[in-house]
Amino acid sequence: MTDTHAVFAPDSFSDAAAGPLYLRLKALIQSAIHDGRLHANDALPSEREIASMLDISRVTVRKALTDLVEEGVLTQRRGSGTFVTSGATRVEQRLSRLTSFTEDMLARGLTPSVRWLLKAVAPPTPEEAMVLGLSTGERVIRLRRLRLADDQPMALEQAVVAARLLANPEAIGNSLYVALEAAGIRPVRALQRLSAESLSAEDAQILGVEPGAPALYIERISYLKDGRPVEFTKSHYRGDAYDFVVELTTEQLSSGANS
Ligand code: 16G
Repeated sequence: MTDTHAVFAPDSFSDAAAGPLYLRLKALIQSAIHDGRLHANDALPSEREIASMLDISRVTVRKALTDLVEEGVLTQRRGSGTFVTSGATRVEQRLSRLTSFTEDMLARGLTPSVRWLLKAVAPPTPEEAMVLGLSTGERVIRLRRLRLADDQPMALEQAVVAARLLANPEAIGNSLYVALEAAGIRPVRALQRLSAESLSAEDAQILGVEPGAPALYIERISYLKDGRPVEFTKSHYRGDAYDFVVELTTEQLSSGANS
C-alpha cells in the first residue's frame, strides 16, 4: 500500500494557487488520485496529521474530506479512517451537485477526453429558442461531443449556449464549464430530466455499442444566479457504464446541513 503522507508534504500547496484552503486541499487529493500518487483503497493520514503537515486547521481538513466523501471520491469507515474509494468500473454521478463531466471524471481518478463532432454557430431550433429565451434572429453555439473516460466512450452530448453569451466558440476547449466560468457565466442551478432509451444505430456506433443498446437520455437546462438560462444540453449516457446516484435527506437534515 502507498505511503500517502508524501502527498501532503508541507510544500504541496503551491503559493500561486488561489482560493479557499479546503478547495485547494480537495484539488490536491483529486490530482493525486488522478496522477496515480493515491490509489483505490489507500488510507489517508489522519485529519490531525494532514492538518499539521500542511499547517492548516483540522476544520479545513474535515471540510475537504467530508466534501470528497459526499462526492464518492473518499470513503470513511468508522474507527479505521479515510480511504480512496475503490474504482468501480461503473461511474457514479451524484445528482444533487451541479458538476461538469470533466470534474466528475477527474474526481474519480479517470482521465476525461473529448472527440469533437461539431462546434458551430447556428440558428436555434424552435425548442432551443424557447428554452434559452432567445429573441428572433439570435444564434446559438452548438457543441456535439463524444465524452470519454480513460479512452472509453461514456456519453454523447449536444450542448447549446446563446451565442451572445460566449463571444468566441473557438475559445471553448475540452470543458464547456471551464469556458463558461472564464466568461463569468458558470451556471449555479440546473434542472435535469432523465429517461431510459434505446440508442439509434448512429449514436450506438459512435458510443461503440450495439444498435438499440440501453442508454440514459438526459436533458439539462442550467441557469445563472439571476435566473437566466445559460445551457441546454441533451446527453446520451451509456447504460452499461454510468450510474446516477441521488441522495435523499429529510427536510430537517438538509436544512441543518446548510446552516
Ligand atoms: C455534464 C452535463 C452537461 C454539461 C457538461 C459540462 C450531465 C447529464 N450533463 O456532462 O450538461 O454541459 O457536464 O462538462 O451531467 P464539461 O465542462 O466537461 O464540458
